[in-house]
Amino acid sequence: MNIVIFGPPGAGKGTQSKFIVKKYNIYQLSTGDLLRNEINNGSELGNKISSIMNSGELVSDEIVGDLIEKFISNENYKNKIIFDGYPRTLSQAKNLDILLNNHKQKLDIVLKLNVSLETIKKRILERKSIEKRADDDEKIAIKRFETYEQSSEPVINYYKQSKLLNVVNGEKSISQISDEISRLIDSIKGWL
Ligand code: B4P
Repeated sequence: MNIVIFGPPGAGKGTQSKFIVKKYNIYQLSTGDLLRNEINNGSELGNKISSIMNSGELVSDEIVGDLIEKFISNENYKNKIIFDGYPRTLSQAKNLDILLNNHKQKLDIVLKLNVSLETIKKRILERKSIEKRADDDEKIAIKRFETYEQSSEPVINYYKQSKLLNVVNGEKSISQISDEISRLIDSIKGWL
């Protein structure tokens, strides 16, 4: 079972991925986390990534593609991955299909979390007081949401065409959303 969880930054992808990982015994591949790790390493690449993330823009497809290939090619994770925050652009979606195909895998379901900008601003301000993430700032949140709106439509259409897309109301409580996601995953026949 390979899953994509899709939605704007702050939609709750990381929160729900952690739930799915525990319940279904699979592995989370968060491109946001991988990029933040790279920043924390203080490398030259990390510094470059940091300035892009703090501007609310997307990091280049090449950088993110290299990070995810390492994960997909690892036999330990074969058919047990939740892609959290990847793909974000149509070219990333196509690249994901190519990489999975090269490693004899495929996607089983795409979960799209729908959340308004107002809700995201509220959540990010709350998270800022707990986690102190550098990109948790209202202005950056608005820019990130706009970037998402601009790049997400082709990705959504791509997954609509392949009949993998499932839209989830991300405005509900964390446990209500987890219940809905469980129902959708359990409805995929033949993967257990
Ligand atoms: P992300 O890593 O995706 O952003 P995030 O803010 O961590 O989003 P997430 O949806 O995981 O939110 P969370 O569960 O924490 O992206 C950050 C940046 O990385 C991007 O702007 C981009 O620059 C870069 N990037 C990442 N992937 C990339 C790619 N593929 N290509 C290029 N660039 C890329 O939830 C947010 C908060 O809300 C938490 O505090 C949580 O507790 C709370 N919350 C969650 N669900 C809730 C609910 N239902 N009710 C109330 N609160 C809730």
